[in-house]
Amino acid sequence: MAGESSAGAKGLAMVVLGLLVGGAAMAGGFAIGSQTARPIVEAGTPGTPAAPVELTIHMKNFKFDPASVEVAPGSTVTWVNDDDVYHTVTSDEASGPLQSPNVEKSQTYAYTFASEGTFNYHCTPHAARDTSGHGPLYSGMTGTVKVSGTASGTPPAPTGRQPLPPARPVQVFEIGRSAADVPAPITRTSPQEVHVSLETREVVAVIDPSVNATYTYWTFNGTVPGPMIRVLVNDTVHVHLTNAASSSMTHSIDLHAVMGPGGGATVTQVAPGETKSFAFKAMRVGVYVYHCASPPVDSHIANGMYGLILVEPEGGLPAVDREYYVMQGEFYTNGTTGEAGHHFFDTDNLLAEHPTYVAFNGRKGSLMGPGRALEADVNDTVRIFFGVGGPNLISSFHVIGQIFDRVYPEGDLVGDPHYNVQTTLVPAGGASVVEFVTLVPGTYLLVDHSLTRTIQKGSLGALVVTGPADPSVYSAG
Ligand SMILES: [Cu+2]
Repeated sequence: MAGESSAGAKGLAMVVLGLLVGGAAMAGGFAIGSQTARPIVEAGTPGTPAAPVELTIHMKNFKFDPASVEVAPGSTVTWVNDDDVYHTVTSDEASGPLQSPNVEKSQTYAYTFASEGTFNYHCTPHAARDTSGHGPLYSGMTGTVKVSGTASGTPPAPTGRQPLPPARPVQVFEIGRSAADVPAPITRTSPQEVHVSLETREVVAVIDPSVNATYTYWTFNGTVPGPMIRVLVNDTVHVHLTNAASSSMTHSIDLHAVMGPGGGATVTQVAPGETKSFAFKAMRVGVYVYHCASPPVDSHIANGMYGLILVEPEGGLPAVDREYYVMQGEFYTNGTTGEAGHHFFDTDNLLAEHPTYVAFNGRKGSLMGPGRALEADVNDTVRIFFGVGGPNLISSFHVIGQIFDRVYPEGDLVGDPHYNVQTTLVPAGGASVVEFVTLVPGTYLLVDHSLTRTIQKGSLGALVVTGPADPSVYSAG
């Protein structure tokens, strides 16, 4: 395959080529350094010999646009990166001609196709190879250039969406952190140095077990949410963030309990295989969200990178019988809700704020059924630390059949609580604490009372209360 390629840096002189509608052949191998968009040029009208063209493909929102083009031999295709992160233009076949370096923001990569053929390519960090043999070799950020002597020069009309590739083997059997996985209350009375080690991991796991749908999550410690952190006010917290060597992305942490730039994110942008640390003094009592804050931050959160940190007051919180940890978050995929197969993150659905799933603790049904539902005995006092990772939706948190005796709105554990609350609003990137007594046995559903997302998309959990009935409180008939 003859041809030349070049990656151009921003600021290089732009090579201006004439528009070649039905025109002469053009030479190849230009370095083109401008992000100026040029129109897609038709090579010729139907029925006339195809002529080479100059054509621009944008890399934007983690997609090639247009993803599929058809051009005549001798045409030069220029890829322009409109995203904030780097992409690559890499042939699916190792021997293929497209082997760009990392194309950073605003940079371009150009290639002149000398001869006919079909050239499938992908972005190395934003596509995944499917070795099952059932679907396309790569999924995610992919594209095709078809070079043909009879090319129309225009992108083919879009076809219907392809079905998802098959579900992938899982790397984490259970993505959802157990709601019971709450650190024990702090009994010491004086602050100390505390070390918190977290690892960011990108893992395939089941997002919807009812149809065997899998998803590539980005996580803290391999679960969604990440581990709950519990410290005492005025502790000095040393955060050690390791990014697994297998990661494709830089990750970081912004804890809302921090007073400092980026909540720690400015000093914890960690490349794969590296570790970075920082320390902060936990000076403000409350319950706070933490999340990844690497660009694009909303994408990292939407892939599951969030958790809670509790800063306890001196003397601790009032004792209760049960403490639980629940976080709501949305997942924006390229599939539909309840579609079997492997789902990929989808930027268009993120931008439209149109989630495929809205989940408690990482997946549909994570807090339902034996071993996963919350449990209590009759007359227990129950405390739920409830956070919203988001990245976008706010939650109208409600437990069907219970009244919150106390709500600590917006995670404020210093001011007076609210009493006798039915539903509490929890903002994206915010948290709340609710407490109630389980007087009557039975199953109680945890919901976001924006019920369409609960009924259709998964923001549903269960609390199972066992023990003797009390007809003076509740009885049928
Ligand atoms: Cu991240």
